[in-house]
Amino acid sequence: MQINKNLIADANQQQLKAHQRRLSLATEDIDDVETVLQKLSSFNIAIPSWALGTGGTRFGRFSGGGEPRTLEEKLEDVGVIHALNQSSNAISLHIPWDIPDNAASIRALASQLGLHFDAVNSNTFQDQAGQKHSYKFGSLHHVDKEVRKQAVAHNVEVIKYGKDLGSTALSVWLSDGSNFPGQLNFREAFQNTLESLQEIYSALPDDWKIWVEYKPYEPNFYSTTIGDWGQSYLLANKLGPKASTLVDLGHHLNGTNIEQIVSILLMEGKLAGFHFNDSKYGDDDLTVGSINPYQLFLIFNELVEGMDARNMNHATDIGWMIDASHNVKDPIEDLLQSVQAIKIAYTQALLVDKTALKDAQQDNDVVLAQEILQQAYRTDVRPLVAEASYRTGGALDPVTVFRQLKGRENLIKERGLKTVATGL
Ligand code: AFD
Ligand code: MN
Ligand code: MN
Repeated sequence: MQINKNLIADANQQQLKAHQRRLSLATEDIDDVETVLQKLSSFNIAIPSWALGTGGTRFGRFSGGGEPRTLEEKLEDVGVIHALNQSSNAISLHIPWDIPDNAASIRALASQLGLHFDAVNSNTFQDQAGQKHSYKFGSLHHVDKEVRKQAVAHNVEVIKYGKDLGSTALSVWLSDGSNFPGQLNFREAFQNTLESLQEIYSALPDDWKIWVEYKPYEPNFYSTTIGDWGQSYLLANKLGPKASTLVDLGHHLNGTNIEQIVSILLMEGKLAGFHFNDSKYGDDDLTVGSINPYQLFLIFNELVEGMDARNMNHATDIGWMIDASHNVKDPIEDLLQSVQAIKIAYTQALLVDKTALKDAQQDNDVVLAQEILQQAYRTDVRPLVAEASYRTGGALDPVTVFRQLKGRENLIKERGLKTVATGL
């Protein structure tokens, strides 16, 4: 299914008056509205190929119908999201869930939809049919060299798929860890992981990067070999300049100050990018901004300040991606909500009065510093987000328009009610 631009324009027309009224109110106190709108327009967040179907838990999965059955259909769904919000121009593939059998035709379809390929993700946390060695006790950290070799070879193959599609980054998330004390020698597990990653690193093309993701627990419940940003950063440092740390917001223990981690990684030039989601308890993979939007804003505040300090391009110098799962929502609607939440937090961060904040910090004026941050956070920037989308041909209100156009009903008609997408 592809969305007709004229239908989006018609829907916008109905909302235009109300939007313009809200916009003029919202922009009254903003100095340089055009710069904010420009930054917002060039900001895109990649969609993970594994988030286009209904997610499940180990207790069950309740399909919503019309799920993409093939990689082509996954691309079409991202095309729908991008047509509506003009902010999701890339897809991140997971191998072997999304093996592109014919790279040339997949690339052609992507570019017809205005999309390109973001980081490719390897998968050594599941055994695949016909695989010689099992990953039951890990992959890149495994005690058996043969298992490590197999996992390295898989990553090298993923790079090859990515190259054919025009990706320039390999994203590695390992479930390697241990379930019980005594199961593992931590130093050996770390050393094995480092050596395996070094082999993968040496297979990277010149213009490629490797992003090392961390996660404290699950599926292992005693230790994870790349369990936090310190371990990831250590590996990235030992690997070299092409390696950096990927921050998945759900991969922290409760109460962790994620914005501080982000700020330091950024300062060190080792922040690869993000897997955005939200969580209440653990790796919940909930809609971005649905639980703790203030935290999201604080992260963007560090990002904007830190990227400006290094003269970085907000839109392109960091990998922006969603990594979420939807058990009870329509995946497309959920992803649209996540992208909106990210754009809202980004816009609010752009509005922070940086000079005043710096002065307040210098004066140790704690009250004023908080006032300045919250002044930006409490600004309703939704009209600006809508305007940026509108100007680039997207919908003023993407979720509403998806519903007005009967998006899911059409997908079910096209694909059927009982379709299941690959993924978790
Ligand atoms: C994991 C990680 C990761 C991985 C995904 C698998 O966040 O990025 O690719 O889920 O579906 O929790
Ligand atoms: Mn992730
Ligand atoms: Mn996760």
